[in-house]
Amino acid sequence: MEFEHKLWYAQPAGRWAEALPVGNGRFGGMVFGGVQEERLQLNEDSLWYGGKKSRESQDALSSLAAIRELLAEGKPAEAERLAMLTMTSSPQHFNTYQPLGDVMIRCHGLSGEAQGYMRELDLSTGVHATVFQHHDIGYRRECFVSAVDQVMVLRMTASHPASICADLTWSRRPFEEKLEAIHGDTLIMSGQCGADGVHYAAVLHAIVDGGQVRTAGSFVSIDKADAVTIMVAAATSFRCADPREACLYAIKKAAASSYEALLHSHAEEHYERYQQVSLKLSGLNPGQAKRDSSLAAEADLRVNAAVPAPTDERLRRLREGKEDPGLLALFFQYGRYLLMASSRPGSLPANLQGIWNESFTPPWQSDYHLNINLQMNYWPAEVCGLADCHEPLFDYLERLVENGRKTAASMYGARGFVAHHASDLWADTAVQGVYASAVFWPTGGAWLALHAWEHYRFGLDKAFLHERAYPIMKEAAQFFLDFLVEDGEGRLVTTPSLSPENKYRLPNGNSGVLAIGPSMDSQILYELFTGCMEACDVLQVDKAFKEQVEEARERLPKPKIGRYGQIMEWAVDYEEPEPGHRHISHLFALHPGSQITKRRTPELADAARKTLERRLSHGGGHTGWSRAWIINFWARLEEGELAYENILALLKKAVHPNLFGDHPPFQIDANFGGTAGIAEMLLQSHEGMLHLLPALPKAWPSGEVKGLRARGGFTVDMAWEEGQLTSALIRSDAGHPCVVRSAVPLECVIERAQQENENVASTSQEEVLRLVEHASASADDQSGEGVEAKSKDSAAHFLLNIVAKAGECMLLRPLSRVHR
Ligand code: FUC
Repeated sequence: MEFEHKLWYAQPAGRWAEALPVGNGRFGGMVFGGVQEERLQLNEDSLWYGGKKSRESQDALSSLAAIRELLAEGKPAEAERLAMLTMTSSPQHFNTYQPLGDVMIRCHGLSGEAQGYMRELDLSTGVHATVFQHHDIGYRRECFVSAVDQVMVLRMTASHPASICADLTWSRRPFEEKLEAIHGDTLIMSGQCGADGVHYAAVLHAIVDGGQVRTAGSFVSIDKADAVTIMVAAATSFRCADPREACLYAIKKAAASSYEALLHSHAEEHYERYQQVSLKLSGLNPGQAKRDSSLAAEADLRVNAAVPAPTDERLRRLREGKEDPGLLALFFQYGRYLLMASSRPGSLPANLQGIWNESFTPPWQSDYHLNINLQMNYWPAEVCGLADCHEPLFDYLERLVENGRKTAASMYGARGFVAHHASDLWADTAVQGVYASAVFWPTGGAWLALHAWEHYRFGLDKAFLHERAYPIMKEAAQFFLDFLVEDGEGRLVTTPSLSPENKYRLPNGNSGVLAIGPSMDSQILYELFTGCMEACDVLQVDKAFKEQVEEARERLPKPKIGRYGQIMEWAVDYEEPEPGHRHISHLFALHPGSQITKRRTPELADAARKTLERRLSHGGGHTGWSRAWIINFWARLEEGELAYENILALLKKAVHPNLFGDHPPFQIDANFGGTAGIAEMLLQSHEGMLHLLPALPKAWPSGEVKGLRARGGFTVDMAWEEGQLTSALIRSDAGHPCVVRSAVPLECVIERAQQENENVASTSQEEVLRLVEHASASADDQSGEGVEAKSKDSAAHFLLNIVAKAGECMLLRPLSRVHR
């Protein structure tokens, strides 16, 4: 397997953020790769402390009018005090996501130095491997978490027979509960997360080739084995009535297969998803070193192959200023890998740490933050070919809708559903915590609802739109139709609300948090209402509702430019105490929204640029996710160099040795936002057209990307050289008109189905006639059989309109080389 898909290290992990993550969406772990002691730190996504609660304040609705009144009178401090008393929940906080525990493996006979050590994570197969030699014996350990078999598997082998002696146990300090050894080869751990929390179980089972396995006390002990296969299963009562039985069943089923069969089915399933997108960026890793070839042979790797330096070393060199486009491509794929490993159909959504958490008191509960973080986790899902990894978010959203209906009615007397700034395992929608500048924000659910709309826009699955996306969007919109109030100038505004986590300064020097009509709210609602209107058209439903939403949309405050030439964050052009604040919520309209674009709203785009410059000049972008968002913003402004500068800053300042994003501390959104940012530099489709290479930096003069997805049901492959597109292949799933924007004029060849009326989707490849249709991109309109071409020079860009049917491919090449 290619080294371009591997993270690798020449020493075991010394600390958690050096260990490497494996996972199947629901169940995962961090592999440390120790020689004498291997630690597998495990997590199961539904293992949270505490049970479902009804936390809404009973005093919220009766004080809503008074809070609004205080804000309208210009008394935000008084409004905040009243909100704190009447809107916060009881209990004030929900509980935390917790570790499952560790499998500790103490290996005997391995004291002293190991030679030729390496550990690697192959992103393409989802297999972690550790190899080393000890006294002329070569050892290899492979570890993965299978989505097919729902177990973690660790296989230990040695080049000499009877060389493996190891004792295994569970560890869950300080909350150790019941350990139970059965059948002489199995160790069960079980317990409950708090009096009303989920019950959990985890089962460890060892199968030896040769030698012996037995249980002793709270250990599984292996002696003189040739090889060992260790299987681990985990479950909680969140999904099944009897977690212990569920684990034993999964183990029994997996144990009926050989190790090779488990590995094969896992790797095949994983690779199938992973290979949907590939990315090659030009330039070789300058630090390429040839690794010891005997070790490479031992590790079953390519002998004598040029192998990049270890990942931590590459990171160090990058920090010293060395270019390493290959490392950036690896970081891009790592984001895809992490999403596959922490969010799969049937799992919970990826939380603040994906699924990987070693602490019983993790930062921010390792929860779901709905004021940027959870959304950012899913930015790469559609464009990076992982649309089904988006699904857990929709399952979760449907639970938010159910709970949020009650919250909307009880706290605000409104229809529809509301979710505030954070949520948990139980999809809690009440106010979370007492941090005023975050918690009194009713727009988290509306923002999330847009993800369901985006899923439709990329995949064009009408049934999904009808049955899932539209109902969620409609209830999100209904809440705001009731919640919005007139501001005295005929505009409809949110109140009480805030601009996530930021404060403003009043003329008297005091700072305020609660606000009327913060810009982000209006921008999110603009997108939501627009999405609802379009969905009504697609589905041909709810004419009256559509009109209502349209009318409300026209009355939302529009983005405005303030005293520094910036986009205003609040309805009033306040000063802010922290101009370099990490949140840049008021640029939602630039990204992920599309109310502000470079060509449609050039003045606002310019103000967005000033907003970013101002944030950055005051130290902005200092958290991982904030930096990642900035990459996406610059990409939308088609500023390739600035986007690239911020990718470098992200890798230089905000990643751990295992390339996990660093807030600090570890937070996974920076990985996902970074991956999405790189995709956004290569392809954009938010303006009703496919913009090819919109923000290509000079540092990537040539490259190739395959499999990116675009809105309208397109899959896009592109290659470029000397900074210019050399070819693109666009496959149309749905036959939507395809408008392409590029920096060079293009000609198009369509790979056409043989018969006009044939069901193209079912046409086999052999039946496809390679019919050439030229769509010369001259200034004149041209049309041929089913193909139209138009070219217009627009700010040094060229547009090409193509009509291809579902299943057809459009091959685009620069016109310049042939006809110009
Ligand atoms: C938001 C951010 C913080 C952090 C937290 C989990 O509240 O403001 O920086 O990322 O989420």
